[in-house]
Amino acid sequence: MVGGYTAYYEPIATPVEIYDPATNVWTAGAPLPPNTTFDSVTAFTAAAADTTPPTVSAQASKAELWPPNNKLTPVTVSGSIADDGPGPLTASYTVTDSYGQVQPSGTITVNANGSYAFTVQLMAARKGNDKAGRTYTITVTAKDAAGNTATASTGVRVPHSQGK
Ligand SMILES: [Ca+2]
Repeated sequence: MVGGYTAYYEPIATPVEIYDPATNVWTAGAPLPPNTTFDSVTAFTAAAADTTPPTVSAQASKAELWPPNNKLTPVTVSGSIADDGPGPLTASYTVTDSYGQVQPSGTITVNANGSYAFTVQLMAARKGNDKAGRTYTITVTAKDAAGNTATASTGVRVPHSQGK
């Protein structure tokens, strides 16, 4: 068979064993996977495992924080998350500050149509002698019910000088 499992059902009181030809691993006593259909009394065929990660996009409402006035500034990150299923998705975000200081994180609520939006508070500040400026990287991670993950990142800069 292609892309799935061959499993064998043994006499009463013996756990079901599932053989995955991709990994050559037998799993004893495992619960039957979703969409299992019985081919016969002694064997059944299971649906292929979900190995396709979700798709994720992320875009920040601001590419730059200016002026660098030392104020926490709201930045909205939005995008979409999709998966061909089955099962529910979960999503979360992290912020990586190149200064290692302002790094909020949290969970994301994904709407039924796959869209999402959340707001983080980022500090509009950089060191005066920092020619490269400060960068916040917001990373969105989505995970499907089978544990496949995908990420998308978007950056927000606090430049040293405006327009540089
Ligand atoms: Ca999937």
